[in-house]
Amino acid sequence: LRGRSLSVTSLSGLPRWEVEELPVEDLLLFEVAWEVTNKVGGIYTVIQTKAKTTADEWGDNYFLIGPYFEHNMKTQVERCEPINDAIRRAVDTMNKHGCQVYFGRWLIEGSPYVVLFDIGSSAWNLDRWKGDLWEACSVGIPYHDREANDMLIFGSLTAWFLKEVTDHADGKHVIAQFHEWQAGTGLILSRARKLPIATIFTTHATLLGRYLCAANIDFYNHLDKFDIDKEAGERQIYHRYCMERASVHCAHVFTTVSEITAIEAEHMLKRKPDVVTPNGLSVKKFSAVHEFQNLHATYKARIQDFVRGHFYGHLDFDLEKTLFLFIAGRYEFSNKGADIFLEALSRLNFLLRMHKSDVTVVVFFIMPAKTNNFNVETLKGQAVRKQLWDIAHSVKEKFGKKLYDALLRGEIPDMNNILDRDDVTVMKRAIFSTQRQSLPPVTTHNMIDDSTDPILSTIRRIGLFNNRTDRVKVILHPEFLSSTSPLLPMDYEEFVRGCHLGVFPSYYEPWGYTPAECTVMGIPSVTTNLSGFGCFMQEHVADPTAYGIYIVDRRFQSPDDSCNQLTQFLYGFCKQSRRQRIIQRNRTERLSDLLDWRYLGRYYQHARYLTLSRAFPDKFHMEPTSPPTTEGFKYPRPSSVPPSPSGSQVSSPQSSDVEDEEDERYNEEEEAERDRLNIKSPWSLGRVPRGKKKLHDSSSFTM
Ligand code: G6P
Ligand code: 1S3
Repeated sequence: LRGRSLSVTSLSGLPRWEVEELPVEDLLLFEVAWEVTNKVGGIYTVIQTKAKTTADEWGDNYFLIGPYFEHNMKTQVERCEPINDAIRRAVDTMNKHGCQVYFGRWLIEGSPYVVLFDIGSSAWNLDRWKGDLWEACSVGIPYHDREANDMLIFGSLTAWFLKEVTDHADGKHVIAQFHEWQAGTGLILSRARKLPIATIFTTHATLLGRYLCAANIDFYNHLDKFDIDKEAGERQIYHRYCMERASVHCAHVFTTVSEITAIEAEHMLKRKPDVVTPNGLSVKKFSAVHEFQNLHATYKARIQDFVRGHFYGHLDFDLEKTLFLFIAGRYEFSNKGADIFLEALSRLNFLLRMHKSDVTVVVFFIMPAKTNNFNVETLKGQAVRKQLWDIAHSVKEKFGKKLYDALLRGEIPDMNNILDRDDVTVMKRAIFSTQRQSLPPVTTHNMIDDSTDPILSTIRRIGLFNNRTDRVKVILHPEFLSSTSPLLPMDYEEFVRGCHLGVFPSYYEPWGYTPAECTVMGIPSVTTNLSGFGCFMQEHVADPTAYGIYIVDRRFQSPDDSCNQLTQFLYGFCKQSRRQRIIQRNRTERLSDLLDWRYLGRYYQHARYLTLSRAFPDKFHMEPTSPPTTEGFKYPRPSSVPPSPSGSQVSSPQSSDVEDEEDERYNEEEEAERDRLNIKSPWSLGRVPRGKKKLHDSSSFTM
């Protein structure tokens, strides 16, 4: 197997690249994570969206290992018998020894095989396994840390399973990739027992990074100054930190999800990652550009309906001039940037009022917190809207019938008398019922920690109470969205598509799926140069802002300056015309290929090849020049109309032929839109002449 074959792959618009082709028929690949079939956070998204490309490449030799939970098994997994002999034996042996091991196909795209361990049924081994871990690396886990104990059981079962598999692997080489510290003990024990497997450890965030950032410490400017053992000890996570660090150092190959987390890992975990594996998505491509634009219009109408109800009695703003912004994710107030977002909204409110803007901004905070269900005022809003709709509908029916009858008689009806007194009374009563004594609520739910909740406390401090005069309105929805919600029946994807801008000014964000998801749906977003995604875009897109990716500098400027920059982004966004927003969405969507696993999966391929060459050097050889580099390729500046509100001309006079062709297509779309909107002067903001010099040369993209 020495040497490697090369294949050349290409994806529309992106450069070609070379990948090392592995003899997958002679290998078995395992990926181990606590989030396999078990949604907790971002790692689930990584594994679930990547499954298809990996299963396409590895076929029946690809397996995911995770924890068993009855509900997840029932709803997501179809049980079946393993066709691989080594796997079947391993499952049988462990079951015979009293463990409960489940095997099946995970019902997601790619339907990969999963091996799930029931942690509870093996808990009686805990003390013995604690001893094993201590023997292996002198790390002890306190009895009161339930989560860490569960992870040890999970890791011990994984190592046992891999031992059984390698004993009967029939000459096949095994690769095992472990995600995050929760899966790490499986790696530590496998290495301590000298199992013949090539290992990869991937960290999606460091334990200490998350804790230190949440404590509002100037983390990135003091990376080399922390006494890490002391910091871990003070936060009572020293044993977890040891599990994480031991996993990192035991792995043949260490990877992380972004360059920024690579730097963090070097300081917090004392190992520089061998490969950065940026997170991708499974990108759904529409055959025509206007399809995703139509979806925006459809779902926006649903959000508008909700807003009509929520602001009943205060609906003195024009919904056609209302922009929907949102922030979503795990409720980590400062790590996810909700703090600076609120401050920026307060400044934006001031600017919009001062400039007498006719634009209104409705901002949604979708962050789960403890609640006692929806509040009455919010539910009432939707009921009132429904009632008004019904009344309008019945009056319209009556009106239509009278009009029709009159026309049949050859008369033009007297419009002043076409509605009778009763109709008018019903309508007046309906209008009276929409009067409210209180302001439209800032939260949709009864919050359990209302008085101490950080978002609500900040809203109180900055006074964004949804007053009539406010141009910025806020709605906290402290629960993830669902299409079965009685209040806002939309799933997350629909909601994102219906909004205008996602705002994610995170301070701690190793990757950040939220802006990436916006991008592939063609919705612009705000991110930061402290998020993996933001740095990746900065590196690969010449003018991210022109593509609707606004990157706030949270690294090299003060919080106040970052907040001002965010405010300027938001204010600039509000000043765009509809046409400019449409063009910007088209551009944003154009970046989605860059985030597709079919493109980013190569870093995983490289990590696998690298670990094989380290674990089995006599079988697999890797050229020293092989490591992929993320340098060299940049999306050029878009060549057509700039997204900025007015005045500013084309951001770059140069364009590639591909770009021109694409713009031609977009121009047709935009032309049609312009006609609909009755905009007179075509391309008045400047169009680039065709045939200019190419900005990028695909051969310069060296991976
Ligand atoms: C999409 C639809 C258009 C609609 C537009 C509204 O592009 O295809 O028909 O006018 O969205 O854009 P806006 O940014 O105002 O929501
Ligand atoms: C982590 O999840 P989080 O939201 O706690 O892993 C994700 C997947 O790699 C990553 O996108 C995110 O930034 C990390 O923070």
